[in-house]
Amino acid sequence: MRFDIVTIFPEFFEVLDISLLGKARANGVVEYSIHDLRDFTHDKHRTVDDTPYGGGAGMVMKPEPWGDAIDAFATDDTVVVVPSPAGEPFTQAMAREFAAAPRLLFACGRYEGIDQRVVDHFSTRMRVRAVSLGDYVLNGGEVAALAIIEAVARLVPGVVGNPESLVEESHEDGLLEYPSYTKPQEWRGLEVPPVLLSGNHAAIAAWRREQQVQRTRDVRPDLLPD
Ligand code: 6GU
Repeated sequence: MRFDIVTIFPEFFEVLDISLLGKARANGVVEYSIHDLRDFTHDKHRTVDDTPYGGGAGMVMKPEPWGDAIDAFATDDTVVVVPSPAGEPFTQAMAREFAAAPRLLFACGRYEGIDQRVVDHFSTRMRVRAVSLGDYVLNGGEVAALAIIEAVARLVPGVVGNPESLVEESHEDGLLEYPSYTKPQEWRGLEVPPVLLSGNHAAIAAWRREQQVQRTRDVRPDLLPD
């Protein structure tokens, strides 16, 4: 799977060489290509932004560099992901959808966002998704893109060593994950729940399920069906 990333801060993406994602890149399981938006400007100052029509605070990213950059790296089968606090909430289901695409292109905006015509234009030619990480504001799309890339890349076969570890995770079955314990059996006066030491696999599975439901009811009731 191929990831193209367009940004005015290519250095943000150096972390893609670390840990599992770095290993996957070295093994050729995933491919990342980072592009500087300013390489698609044509003026001496390499300008990427301008004042908003209609007035208001902040600057808006100009459409021309984005148009040329996306033309250069996107094909018909690319999904263009535009991280934005005004986007649809990013979910595990969306991560699975993106992981099934052959290529993703991340358009990382700064300032007050990208001229709306960029999304409107490319939406007629390919899949374009404005995606938000949650109800809070980041300075730009770079950190959000990294989070989305990590969530997607770990679903690509061969990135996570043991595929079974993908199954029993929070959100995969619509519930939060159960609590986990390891040795020692007692730590600072706290015991591991006895059922986990019982060797009774059915009882352990039932306890874990209960814990998932209880935890989800406590901290994320919105995830439970009515
Ligand atoms: Cl995807 N982008 C920005 N700039 N802020 C955010 C976000 C995205 N998701 C939450 N806040």
